[in-house]
Amino acid sequence: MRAYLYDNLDTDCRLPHELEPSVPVSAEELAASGVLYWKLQDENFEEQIDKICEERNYKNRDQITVSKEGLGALFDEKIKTFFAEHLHEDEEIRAILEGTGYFDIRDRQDRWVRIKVEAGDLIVLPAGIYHRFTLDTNNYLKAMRLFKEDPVWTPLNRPCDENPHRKAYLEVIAAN
Ligand code: KMT
Ligand code: NI
Repeated sequence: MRAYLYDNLDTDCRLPHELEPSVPVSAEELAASGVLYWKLQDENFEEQIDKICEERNYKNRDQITVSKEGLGALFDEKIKTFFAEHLHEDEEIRAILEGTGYFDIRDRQDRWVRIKVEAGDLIVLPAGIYHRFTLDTNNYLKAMRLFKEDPVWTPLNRPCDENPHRKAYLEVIAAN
């Protein structure tokens, strides 16, 4: 995982969009926005996932392959949906199994922070944070999705500032 401020240029979202010079964003700064991160080691990947699931009460899991092959006819539509700025009423938890991609989150000053993820990264986006996802130019990412209860992955596109989960999120990070 590596995070940095997004350059906001209107070019292909799959490009790095890193400022020159780069402005890195630390794991501590991400944590202040409620974003959690673990690096899982290859050797005991399953064990570590199981432990985090137990600690954080993630009961269900499935897998998604974000690629032309993996999503078939739905590819274009899904990619568009993922990159539209949105929030969820639940945490978005992803363990990256293969490939690479970018999660963009809005920081406390409403700036885009780009988080580059690769195999072994486990990332938790809190309920109520505005975010989006894109593949990079490798066009391939396989991830495990973890859920607390039954999967509800309804994206609520910005603006939805009156949403109670959005309001609760802002209250929590204001205290950080
Ligand atoms: C979402 O809701 O933003 C996603 O599920 C992103 C794609 S999963 C790697
Ligand atoms: Ni999302």
